[in-house]
Amino acid sequence: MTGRRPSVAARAAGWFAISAALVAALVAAAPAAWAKETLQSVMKRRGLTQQNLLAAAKTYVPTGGRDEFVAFSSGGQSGMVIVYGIPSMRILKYIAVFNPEPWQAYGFDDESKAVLAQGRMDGRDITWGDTHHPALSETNGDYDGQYLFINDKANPRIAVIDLHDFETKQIVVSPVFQSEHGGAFASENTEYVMEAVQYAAPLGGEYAPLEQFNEKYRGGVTYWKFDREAGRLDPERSFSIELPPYSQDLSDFGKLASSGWSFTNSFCSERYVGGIERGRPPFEAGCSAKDTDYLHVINWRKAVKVVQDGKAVEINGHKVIMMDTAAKEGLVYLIPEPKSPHGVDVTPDGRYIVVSGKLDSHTFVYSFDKIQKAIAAGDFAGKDPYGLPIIDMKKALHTQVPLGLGPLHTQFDSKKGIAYTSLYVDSMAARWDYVNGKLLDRIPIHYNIGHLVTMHGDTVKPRGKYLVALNKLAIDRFNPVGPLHPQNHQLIDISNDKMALLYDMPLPLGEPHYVVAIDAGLLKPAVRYKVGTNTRTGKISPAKTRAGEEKIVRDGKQVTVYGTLIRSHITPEIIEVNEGDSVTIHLTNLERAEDQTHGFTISKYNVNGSWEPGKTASVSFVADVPGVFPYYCTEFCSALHLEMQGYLLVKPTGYKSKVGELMPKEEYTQADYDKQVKTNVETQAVIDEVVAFITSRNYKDYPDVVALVEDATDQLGRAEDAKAKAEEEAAKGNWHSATLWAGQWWQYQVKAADIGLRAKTYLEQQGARQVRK
Ligand code: RUQ
Ligand code: CUA
Repeated sequence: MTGRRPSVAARAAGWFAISAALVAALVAAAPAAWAKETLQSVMKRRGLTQQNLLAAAKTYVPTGGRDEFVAFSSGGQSGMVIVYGIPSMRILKYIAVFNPEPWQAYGFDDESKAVLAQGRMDGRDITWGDTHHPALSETNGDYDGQYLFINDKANPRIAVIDLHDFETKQIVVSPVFQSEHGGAFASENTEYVMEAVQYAAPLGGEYAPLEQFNEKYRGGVTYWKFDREAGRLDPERSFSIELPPYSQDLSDFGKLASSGWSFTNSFCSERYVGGIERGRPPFEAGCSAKDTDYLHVINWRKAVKVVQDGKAVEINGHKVIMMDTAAKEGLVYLIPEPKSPHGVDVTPDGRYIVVSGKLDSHTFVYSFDKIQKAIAAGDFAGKDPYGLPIIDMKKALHTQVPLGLGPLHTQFDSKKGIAYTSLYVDSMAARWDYVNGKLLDRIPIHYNIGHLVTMHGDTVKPRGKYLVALNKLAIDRFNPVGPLHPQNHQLIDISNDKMALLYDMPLPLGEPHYVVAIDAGLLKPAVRYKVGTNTRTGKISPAKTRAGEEKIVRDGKQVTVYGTLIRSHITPEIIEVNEGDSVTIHLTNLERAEDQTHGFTISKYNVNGSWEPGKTASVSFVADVPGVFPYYCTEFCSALHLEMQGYLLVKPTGYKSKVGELMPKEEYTQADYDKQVKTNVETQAVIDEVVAFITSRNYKDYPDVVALVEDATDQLGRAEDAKAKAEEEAAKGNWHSATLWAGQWWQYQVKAADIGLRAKTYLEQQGARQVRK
């Protein structure tokens, strides 16, 4: 062995020896003074009550355990979606949607840049979003665990996330609105995803002075057609309905009894335009002058027909049903609703529509049946200034319930007729009976609750059990971290007569508005991709590269690299280009093992990416700065992760290489080779022992272990190949090359041993049975 550079094998062996010694030392030094604590003594030491312990027992998920529900929360100004488990409230993932996110390489690799580029507006990159309302795809009115949709309130857009891999696949830009809020909501079978305007503006982005507000400014609602087969929204088959400039707010689709209809509330039917700086009363006064606003009741299924019949106009290439058509065809009806409402929620059976006015202490329950009767009888109280029929509130109302101050949003229980409504001003959540109009229970919230969520709480089949309060202020609930406080999601047990607070979870990413929570068993995400998948399109990438097919192709000034990633090397390990070349590096992660992600970055070139098993993704840049730029894998993927490296060499224009600039030569000898082979034989003995243990147990009963065994077998197969190469070189007396191949052989053995040991530990912990062979 040369003295210059110990072989990787020798270094790794050293590392194992050190860690083993460390463990031995720690065990030996464990002082007897560390007495066992009892539950009682821990309670005393930490000042915990019986109540606290009960809450802990209801939320604690033991190590390795899973949560019962998975929640998808909007991430507010972060432009992301936050995924967490219920009841543990452990954060599982942030899904990047409207903004670049380096870990997932979203907005860094070419494939995801293409998704973000779909969200460009007026020729501009929009690198953030104000995500408000996630919606899960539904089948027969219940979540099916396939897709998630989320809106961007600031820049009217909707994104599609595929729950097959929890990645954002599509962003669509509203062709007609300047802002939005009432999205995303999915219809019973996800035929359409809804998006409603928030702040009125001329449709299509034209200019009009505020003096022409009533004539030129418009609200509206868009029905985005969802193509489930393709997993994408289809702009060609989508349409909007023009609405009055009433600040449409939130929406909900009808279901079961109200199937085919949708509901959208509004909050500034005064059509006030503000202007405090011009001596006029401010927006907040002008927009809350009247006692009521309007609930928009829309027959969307009929609207689809109206569009098919060619009765829509085109604005920016998008079909819009104008208000006069909507009135004539009987598509839109208005019903007065309590002052400044926020949100509208359809009951699980679809028979009632719940609306709360922030400035009215009553929550209103409308009867869909009564609404239909009024429409059928042509029984209207009049028309609004745009010719839309108004249904008399009393004739549509089922009941009115005083729940408390500042009622906002409503969710439903698995128990029939039971709802939960947030009380923003009171800082409480109310449990009530919407059929009989009775308040049942209230619980204080810390502080100023906005939305709330129950499990499957907006579907035809709510699951009850838990409620999460999404609070606007945290104030004193957590360790202070400066003037910008985390958000606070509070978990509440709703399975008993009295609601009980279980847990406070700080969320430090942005202000979540709405959450949807699904039975975890309905989610079936993949653990790996088919080799060569462009994950953003779901198709096999033309740049897919298999082991042995790696190459660097030059075409004029374009250099294209087809490379691979696998523990623990990047192929190619050297990329040489000329100053000014355009470089695209396509990489494929060849791993089949669970969680074996590799990263890739090139120093100083702002190049970064992430490759989950099977993924093909690409990074492109112009090599405009000459020099030496190391690249490496950014995920600690194996004991030899640090060695997962390479060099980008950018030769300066006009550079002439001189004699002697050859690669330094290593000179391994036969002694080095023999030593490595001895190590390998010993390692094989360890592997054989582990294999013997695993196969002596009923490991096939554990799918996780079966997957580990597959992975280990794969690694051992590679070891076989490397061993053959080593022996071939040794037979020729090429001791240097033979030693390197023997080192590679050992690396595969170590990886197999590592996986095998994980499987063994798993079986031991699960108390796997002995089986006769
Ligand atoms: S909204 S609470 Cu989009 Cu209710 Cu914020
Ligand atoms: Cu791959 Cu570190």
